[in-house]
Amino acid sequence: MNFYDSIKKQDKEVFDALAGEEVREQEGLELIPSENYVSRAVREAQGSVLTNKYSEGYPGKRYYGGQEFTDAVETLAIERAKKLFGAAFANVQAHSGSNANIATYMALLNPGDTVLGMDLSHGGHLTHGHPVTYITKFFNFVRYKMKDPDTSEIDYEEMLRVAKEHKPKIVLAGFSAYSRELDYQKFVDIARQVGAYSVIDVAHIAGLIAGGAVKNPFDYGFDVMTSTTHKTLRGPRGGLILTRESEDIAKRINKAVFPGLQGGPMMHVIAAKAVAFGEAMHPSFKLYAVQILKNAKAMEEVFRQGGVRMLGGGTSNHLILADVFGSLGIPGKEAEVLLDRVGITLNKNAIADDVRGPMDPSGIRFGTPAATTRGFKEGECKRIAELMLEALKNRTDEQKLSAIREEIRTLCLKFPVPDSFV
Ligand code: DSN
Repeated sequence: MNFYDSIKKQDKEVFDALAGEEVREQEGLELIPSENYVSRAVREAQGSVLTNKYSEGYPGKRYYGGQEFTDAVETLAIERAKKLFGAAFANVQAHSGSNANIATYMALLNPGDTVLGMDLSHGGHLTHGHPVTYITKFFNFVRYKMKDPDTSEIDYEEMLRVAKEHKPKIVLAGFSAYSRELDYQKFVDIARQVGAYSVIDVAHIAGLIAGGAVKNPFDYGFDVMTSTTHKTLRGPRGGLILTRESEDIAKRINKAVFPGLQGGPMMHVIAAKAVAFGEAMHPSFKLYAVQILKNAKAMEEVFRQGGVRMLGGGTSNHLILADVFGSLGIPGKEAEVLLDRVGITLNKNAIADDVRGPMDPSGIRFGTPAATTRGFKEGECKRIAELMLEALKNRTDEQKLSAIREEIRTLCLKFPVPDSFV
């Protein structure tokens, strides 16, 4: 039986949208650094009977009966997450990365308390305290920035000064659009100097940490890690909160997730998280994580040779933030639309101290997690980067653009999205 047989029979409109997306994902190239392709096993778990079940509470302590299998699945997800990240405790119920962050604030702060987080325009995330989010009505956010966007080094001296002045209860590391490694020890030291909890949002790099390709923040003493499960970690869409060692913190986090913020957990998603964590424990995942970095480096080299400014001067992780407006005179939005036309999906992105507005910024953000899942190695990634530059530099040449579209399609068809990784 095919994956969509029942939908096809029952609901043609939804089937058509799903079939269209299948083709888009197979024939197009996914370079949005926060996206990935999951295995069929993860999709089966997410489409399983567990979507039928209410399971408020935690394993062994639920508000409804009939929990023998949900308890088994959630316990598996928790134990695997703990092992993958070297955590003493894990909450796998957070519906998303945003919920994971908000629940962590609720667990560790009182209303009015202060969080010191990275400025959105320098790579932070909305839930790190952007004024458009409702959390800023309840908590006070102060910010740190990079000292120099061309090296991406954080201004740790200024961060310490702001920490001493505002006395945050949380010092928050982590990012959404930042291409270098942070100095974890400095974050933890600053947090300890001002008596704050150290929290890091590893949503973008969780798979790189789990695969051992980058440093594990817990080795530097962070108290809590929050994450999504669907980016480099290659699981279903969802959130995850890990506590390094404090049972007290872990208990507060569990209470903040349920009943504080959410109702019934999505047990089908938790089952899919368990499956994905199982895959991440497989030796092949280590190779995958390392290849993501190698592939990003291959793209970086082409952009460098092409004279395109990259924030941080390049990348040490899975993503690149390129100043296409400053370097090629093409606004980020136009670059996004143009590259979409040739079958390359990425996103426009503000760069630090952007001279343009957020809806049409100067930069584009792209990365290698999904392309690496397809089996692309450095050679293919180098070629993709060359094609991107060729498209950007020949944006009015329709003949050239359609040749690039054809080459991308051929490349993608040669590397079909795999069903299984183990
Ligand atoms: N939307 C995610 C990203 O693309 O980085 C963060 O929430």
